[in-house]
Amino acid sequence: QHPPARSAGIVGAPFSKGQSRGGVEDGPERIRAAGLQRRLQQLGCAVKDYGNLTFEDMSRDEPMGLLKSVRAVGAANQKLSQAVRAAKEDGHTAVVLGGDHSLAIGSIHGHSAAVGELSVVWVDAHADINTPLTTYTGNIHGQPVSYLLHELRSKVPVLPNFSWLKPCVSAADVVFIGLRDVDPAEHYILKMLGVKTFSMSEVDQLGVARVMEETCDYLSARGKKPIHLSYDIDAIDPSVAPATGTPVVGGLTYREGVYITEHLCQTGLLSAVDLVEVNPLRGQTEEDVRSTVSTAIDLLLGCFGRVREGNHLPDYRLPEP
Ligand code: 4U7
Ligand code: MN
Ligand code: MN
Ligand code: MN
Repeated sequence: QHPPARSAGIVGAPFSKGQSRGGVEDGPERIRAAGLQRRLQQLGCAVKDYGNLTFEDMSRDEPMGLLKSVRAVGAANQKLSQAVRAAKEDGHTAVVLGGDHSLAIGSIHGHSAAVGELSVVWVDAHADINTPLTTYTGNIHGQPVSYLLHELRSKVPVLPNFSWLKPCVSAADVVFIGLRDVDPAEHYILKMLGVKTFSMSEVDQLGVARVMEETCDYLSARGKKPIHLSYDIDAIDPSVAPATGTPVVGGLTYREGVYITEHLCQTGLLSAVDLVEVNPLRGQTEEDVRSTVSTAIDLLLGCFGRVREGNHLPDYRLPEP
């Protein structure tokens, strides 16, 4: 009744230069060390771990106006795009372990290069749709969506190490869930483009079950495209997932967060997942890090068929006395 996705192709992306806090590059190793591969295999999911990408240091990467580490972010995402494309061409559901959320640029681009038009579900406290000209922090992890949308092509300047990137997603194919910290320019862009959003207010009003029903109805009305889930751990309330760089109070509960993954898995269309912004150095205590990483794992398991009623493998047999 809940057939698990056949295989996960894991790509570690220990990249942190889309923002200014160290530690987020340790996300992939912490998530692996908590047993991701074994837990997926217990669900009956095949796992291919492609290991971690390596990102060379840029010797000269001066800020461009406010914009920080443009060349490093461009080069890292080009590499990630190729890796995600390869994982898709090998037949896997791609899993990108971040790293910061600037990685969604390469992840979504590579996914789209392999399978064509996508639906994108962006679960985040933030909209990450600043352009290089609207940002006031200069951090590219707050901008990936603007780089990817056809509709914003003329608003995003040509940047060094980004010439490989062509916008590949339509605004009407994106749904945001969990928003509660949106900059004025981002709010303007979301309204201007008519992007479908479920802020925390709508999660409160409708409940997560209706949010997910409406999300999937909305996306499937434009054709059943493969779904790219880009999950920022800061969508989850900081009481549950505190070890992240930009925590915002009033987030999704653990149950709401997991429900989103269970529901998307059941569509049968989930084709790639990013799990980003886990920063082991941002927790106050080891328990903060543990609960954040364990939540990240549970979100990923939900994407691959884990359900809370329980699971068993198709060949399970009761032991005979
Ligand atoms: B994340 C911010 F200004 N909007 O642009 C910005 F509030 O990937 C935050 O969602 C971005 O964690 C957060 O820097 C990026 C800020
Ligand atoms: Mn965020
Ligand atoms: Mn984000
Ligand atoms: Mn963040």
